[in-house]
Amino acid sequence: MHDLLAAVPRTARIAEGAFFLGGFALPDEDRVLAALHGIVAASPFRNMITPGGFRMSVAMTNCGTVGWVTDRRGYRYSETDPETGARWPSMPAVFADLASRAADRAGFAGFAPDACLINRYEPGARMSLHQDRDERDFAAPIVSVSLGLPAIFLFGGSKRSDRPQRIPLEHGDVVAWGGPSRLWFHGVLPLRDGDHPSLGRCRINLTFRRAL
Ligand code: MD3
Ligand code: FE
Repeated sequence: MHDLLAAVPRTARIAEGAFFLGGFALPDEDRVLAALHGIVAASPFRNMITPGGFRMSVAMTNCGTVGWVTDRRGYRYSETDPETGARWPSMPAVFADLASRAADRAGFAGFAPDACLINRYEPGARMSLHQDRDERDFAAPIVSVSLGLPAIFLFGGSKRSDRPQRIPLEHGDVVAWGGPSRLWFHGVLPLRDGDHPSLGRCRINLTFRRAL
């Protein structure tokens, strides 16, 4: 009975264009984690450097046609992994399918992501308030899938000074961000230590984008 209830998605509108789909990824958990292991074997997690010279506390990798990177030269999408010199691993069908179904459920029909940024948070890792504006077309939504340890997501507004709401994100939760909220400021509070049954002492976030 508990498992059946856990598989029922709890849906909520967080803001204009932003939809929370609680537990939406749980039915695909095993296939998503298997695909993730394959990606990380080819393009390992690394802590990238911001244009200002700071090492990000969140470790990242990518899959898809292009991947998001940062170094002293700036933020951008790249066809190749700067660490391996090779193309990023292709986007697994289970990833693209999950993101597309979630977008559909949130009212964004026909979402076909070409980039998936994979963030790994270890205890203490955080992401300060920022906007996602390195993509070419802001009409497409962004879909995020949370796995592993829970985190507090900060969701502000169109101005950095807008006071953010705090949204707890747990293993299997999916959020689709489109419309006006696509360009709103957001971040993640420092990860609290814990031990997750399938991922151990970390949180993984998949963010699906249409970058090109
Ligand atoms: C709201 N990642 O990678 S995912 C990022 O949990 C990023 O790792 C966070 O912010 C994480 O850029 C948050 C949720 C998210 C992603 C993109 C958004 C929320 C968003 C873009 C616009 C508005
Ligand atoms: Fe972001």
